[in-house]
Amino acid sequence: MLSGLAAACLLGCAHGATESLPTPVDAAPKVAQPASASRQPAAAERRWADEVLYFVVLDRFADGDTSNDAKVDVSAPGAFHGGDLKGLTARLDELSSLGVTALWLTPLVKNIDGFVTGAGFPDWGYHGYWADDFHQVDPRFGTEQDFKALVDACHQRGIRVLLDVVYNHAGYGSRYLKDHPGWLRSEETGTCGQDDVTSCVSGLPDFKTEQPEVARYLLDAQLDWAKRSGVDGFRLDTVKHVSHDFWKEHRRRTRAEVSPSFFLLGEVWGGDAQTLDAWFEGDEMDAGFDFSFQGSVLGFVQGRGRAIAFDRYLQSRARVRAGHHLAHFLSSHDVDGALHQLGGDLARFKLAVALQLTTSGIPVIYYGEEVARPGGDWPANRGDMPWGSRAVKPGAGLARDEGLRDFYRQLIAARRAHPALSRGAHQALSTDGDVYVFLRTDPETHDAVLVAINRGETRATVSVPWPQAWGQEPVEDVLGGGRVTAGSALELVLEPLSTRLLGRKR
Ligand SMILES: [Ca+2]
Ligand SMILES: [Ca+2]
Repeated sequence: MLSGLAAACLLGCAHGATESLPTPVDAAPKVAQPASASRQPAAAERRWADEVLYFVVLDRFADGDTSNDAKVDVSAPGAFHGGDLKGLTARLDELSSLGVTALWLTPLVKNIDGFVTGAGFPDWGYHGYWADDFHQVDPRFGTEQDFKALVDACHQRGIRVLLDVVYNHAGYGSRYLKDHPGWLRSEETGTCGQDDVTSCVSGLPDFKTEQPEVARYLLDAQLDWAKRSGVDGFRLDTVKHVSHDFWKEHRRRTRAEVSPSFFLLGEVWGGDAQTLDAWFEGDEMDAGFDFSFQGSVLGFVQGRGRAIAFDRYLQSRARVRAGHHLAHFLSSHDVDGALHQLGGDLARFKLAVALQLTTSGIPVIYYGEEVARPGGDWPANRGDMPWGSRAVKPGAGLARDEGLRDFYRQLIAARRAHPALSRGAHQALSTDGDVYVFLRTDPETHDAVLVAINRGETRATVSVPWPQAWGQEPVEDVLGGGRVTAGSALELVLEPLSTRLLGRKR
């Protein structure tokens, strides 16, 4: 059964020193520099485990062509707001300067022309999940040439692109109901089933993907977009509502016809390291979203539960099947934003951000949360990208927290410079009280980074053994600047609600 939250979502998304003397820590307050661009591997050499993904709801990001705006109303939460492919392409500096390495883009195919009112207000297909024609780019987003130009521009910047695709359903009242009535289960015809695969999610017409003709039509259409645009993979919508057989055929065809390395990131609603294995076991996709991260990390930073329990959760994430990945988010278009859930508490939000960017999995940053876009529950979680004083619609004039963005930029640079943070082994060093210290180590690159979090409101001191992986050389205070000299123990001083990262300079 769908929770109230899931139902609301689906309406809109369809869906150290010596042995005895601890080392004093030199915490000179200087700002660390981000890793130089020249040290960063090219996209083709990077592993997906090392990517930092940025998710954009295209209509809500940047309007680069007002001539394609149709019935745009930025004051209406369910209306199109004018964002498009040209706008995003013109604003790729926003992604590059943040340091993200991959873009996830909402679906581009033509959506239904009108709106629905089930949510209590006019709700349009601005999010792209209500398809009306799988063979056309929605003119409100631009043209196929604009799409190709975006992908090319991303690739020139070393940014990979994942296109969001929907196989499960068409939009409300879609032309497919008229043109191919035999292809769909629908409420209109009373043919919706009761199980995950045959039900009409949020009342949307459900494709009979078990019929070879229907599966072939949808696969041909989406694979064609992949071939023509050069995207690096798909984000798959509503995975649990389509059969495993379909996803196996989908995997076979994307590898055979697009690229053996074509990446598939699936949305299995409520998925986590354990439940996603049903799709990893048969290698139907490379990665899936870990829906448990948000709740776990927000609970931890708010002082709920012991650090050791949160550590056990993080350890469980590492048990994902070899060759597969979890993607973890703080906010998305389908859940209430993390900053909103924290009541706007920026200090605790920054702890959550630090944990997102120093633990295993593919971190997904939801557009604007890096500048403290307030978010909210649905549909406020799909607000406009804040552009501050820049004359960029739809979010011109919306406030940006550049200090928070700098914090993100520092952590992303650290993650990219330190493979241990993205793919290293995870070891807890201290889980006492409000201080949580863990070590990430990657034997392959001899990289080791210590992460220390103080979720308490008072300054804390903790002593942990000097990590063997560091040898006897000093290490850098990655976020705060300064160096720490080696010894048998490491004494860490942590300010209230703060994060420290220590590691060898790379
Ligand atoms: Ca536009
Ligand atoms: Ca279905």
